[in-house]
Amino acid sequence: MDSNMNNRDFVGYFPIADGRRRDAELFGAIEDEFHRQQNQIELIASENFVSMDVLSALGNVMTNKYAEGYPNKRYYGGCGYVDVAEKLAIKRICELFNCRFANVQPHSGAQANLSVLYALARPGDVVLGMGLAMGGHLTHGAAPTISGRWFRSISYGVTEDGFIDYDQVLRLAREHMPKVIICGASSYSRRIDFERFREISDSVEAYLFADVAHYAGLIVAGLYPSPMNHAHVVTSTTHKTLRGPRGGIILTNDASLAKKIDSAVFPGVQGGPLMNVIAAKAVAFEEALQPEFKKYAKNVLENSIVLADRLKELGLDIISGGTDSHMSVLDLTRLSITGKVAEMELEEVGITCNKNAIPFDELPPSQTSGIRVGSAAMTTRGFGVDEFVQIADLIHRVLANYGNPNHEVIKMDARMEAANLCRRFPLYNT
Ligand code: DSN
Repeated sequence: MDSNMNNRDFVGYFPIADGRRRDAELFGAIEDEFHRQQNQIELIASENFVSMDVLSALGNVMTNKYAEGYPNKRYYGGCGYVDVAEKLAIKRICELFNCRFANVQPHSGAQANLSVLYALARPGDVVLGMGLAMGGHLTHGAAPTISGRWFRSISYGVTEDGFIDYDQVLRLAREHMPKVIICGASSYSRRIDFERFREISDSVEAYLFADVAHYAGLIVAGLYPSPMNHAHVVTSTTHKTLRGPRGGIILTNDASLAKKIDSAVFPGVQGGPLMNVIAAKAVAFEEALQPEFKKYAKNVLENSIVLADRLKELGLDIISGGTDSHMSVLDLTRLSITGKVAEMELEEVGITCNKNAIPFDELPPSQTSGIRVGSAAMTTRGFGVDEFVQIADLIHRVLANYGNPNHEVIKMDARMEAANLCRRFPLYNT
């Protein structure tokens, strides 16, 4: 942070002094959220901390600009400068993924996924995606979403040992002849065999659509397989391991699909793009092109493996027995504690994570038998292997002693230890 700035008046780069006077409740909540982020160990696998540059790009005058359409083909005048931002974002993300076409306008991963289905399929077509409890995402065909309501959704899952059941994918594909096969996941920690998915898709003449929201940062750093040469279309969010602002992107190497996707995003699914967010995406993509980002991604992976290994060493069960990515899913069944309770217990000691269904879960999504943990956010804060071992010890101490008469004392100690760790690695060095 600029040394002339006063910490009391800035939350990140966000000037709150005037706002606090005018609207204490709202600006107080922003300030409180800043301190929550500063003081808690963030293990939500889909979250990260953006750089100061991304944060300041988000709050810029491009938010004032309507720019329906695409660069050089807008439905409003005055779009010259926002065109520069969008073209930069497109050029940079294409370079990162080594692909030919990108749409950087989706407001989120869900909007990106909806746009792809809108471009590739018609209501009633069969869509084959990974089941929600198996690790898939809501937008991959789950019943309460458009993807589950407008399409005939069929789900595949994992084998007993927690790895994607490719034989099942093939069997279901042959049986149901999907128009689109979706691969990619929200809580699958292992490598996805995109080549095998493409072989299956080709065998039934389906489109292959890969949603790599979770793995994007690892992919661009060369640490996780890229779907780019296998999938017809790839989507991602920009805010997880890629460490940009919240938002979505759609990528393809196919010119005719790129045209369809552009029409599906606008005017199909969205109106005016959020040009300030697109500017912030361009900033984040430039950061991800730097050698430091590769180093960051390597640390994310190393820390995640250390966390999973240490949790296992302490006797906790990890779905599939380990991880190849930034996340792991813990099966709490043997501890007789639900994901919901574990999430609350950990939050009380200053560790944030989320309850998560495990494959073949018998509990409803509001309870679940697991939690998901990720390393992307705290690696950004500077946590290394030692700190992730300490986190594993804290998680184990809190969860394994649930119901123990000394539990509250154990939690009090854990809370102090977590707070000390956070103090050593300040958010934005404030
Ligand atoms: N909600 C995101 C996640 O936590 O994985 C996916 O959209």
